[in-house]
Amino acid sequence: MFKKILVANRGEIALRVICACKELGIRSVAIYSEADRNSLPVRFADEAICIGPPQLSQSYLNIPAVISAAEIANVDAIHPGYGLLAENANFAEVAETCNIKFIGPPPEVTRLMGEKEKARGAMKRAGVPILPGSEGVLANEGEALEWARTVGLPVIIKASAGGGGRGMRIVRSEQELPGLFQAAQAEAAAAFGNGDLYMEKFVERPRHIEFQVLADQYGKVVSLGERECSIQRRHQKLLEESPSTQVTPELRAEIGQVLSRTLSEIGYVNAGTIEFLMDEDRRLYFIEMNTRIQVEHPVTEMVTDVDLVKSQILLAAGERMENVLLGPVLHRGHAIECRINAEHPEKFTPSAGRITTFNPPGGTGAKLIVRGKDRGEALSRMSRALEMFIVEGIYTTIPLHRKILADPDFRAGKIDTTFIERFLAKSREAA
Ligand code: MV4
Repeated sequence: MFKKILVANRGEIALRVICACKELGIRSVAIYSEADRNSLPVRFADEAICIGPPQLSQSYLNIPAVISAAEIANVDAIHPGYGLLAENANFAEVAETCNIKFIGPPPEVTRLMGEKEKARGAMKRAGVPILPGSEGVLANEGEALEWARTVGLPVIIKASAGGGGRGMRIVRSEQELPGLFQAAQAEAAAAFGNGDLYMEKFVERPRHIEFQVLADQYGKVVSLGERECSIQRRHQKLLEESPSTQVTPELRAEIGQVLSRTLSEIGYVNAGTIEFLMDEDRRLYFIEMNTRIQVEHPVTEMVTDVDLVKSQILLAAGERMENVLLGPVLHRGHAIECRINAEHPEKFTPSAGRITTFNPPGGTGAKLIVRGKDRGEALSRMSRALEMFIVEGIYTTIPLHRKILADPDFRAGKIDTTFIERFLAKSREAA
């Protein structure tokens, strides 16, 4: 087992990893920028090393600075958390060259999943359902038009190096295709240094449903079920829950099996999330895979009683799945997470100021997570907790979450990825 782990992140995920280290009896090392000197990860880690000034590019994203800290502290492993360097295959490669275990999948697999059009091809070959679309990168507008005719409009053009919604264009008519193709290519080239594009059939009002997996180094991959993440605004998730009201035990088992086999073939290791869109016929289609722990992982932890971060550490240290999970994965009850942001609840503008009162209702910081024996109990518990979550002195999204929880469609599970925009329009009319 590892003796010491460097936590290559900040904020709540850094603290989450430190908690896992403490529970496993592993020493933790925090790295911090000058802006985070007085943060909780620095306070609770066994050691802390300042790696640079406040700018991310000069601190948490500075690979030589992070690796130097790991060398100085003499750690066995690095946990990257989420965001920052978590899905940077070069960082993982440098760490392993220095004989430091990267707590995540092998760099080749991270690289494959980072190229969305390649990931799509790999999933298709293995038998995971994907949407009709192009094969390989689109060479030019002409080829894009050919595929659009094959697939049928509307289609969506996506950046291969993209993800999280950047560099996407919805095409509803043939006339607008060349312009949208050009715009997407330019945007992708500017944002990712790679203008490669691919195309999919566009699903109207989809649900976003993702599956959590864990994989050991010996080819054993286990699915821990789904999270329903349709309540998003501008690709920022606001609320997540598990199970999804739309996923039956049979569908959960079917997708779980196909993912286990596929990811084992691909050589996936550690924790990962496979994103699907669900159409109106309740069919799931793979869209992309995230090769990291995610913000919303506690929702899965609550219904499965599996500590995902401790599992990541054990699996990276070479433990076998049966020694990590200690039995079959069960799904009990229902969990919901509301992300509480320091933002105006309608305008979504950042809200800075001195917090004069802060009462999280028996929980941690900015993510409010509850579970109940079923969705009804989880909803009542979340409403109660939001009522008792008091933050004074700044705006937060707490009032927004209270209104979502009271919405009849939300309560009935009638949600998709366009819910929030429609909900906000409705609230503005009422006001
Ligand atoms: C789509 C789609 C409809 N059809 N792909 C947005 C983020 C990226 N991960 C994929 N996204 C979408 N891909 C097809 N073929 C609609 C979206 C989408 C979306 C997906 C999940 C959650 C919120 C969303 C909001 C707008 C669009």
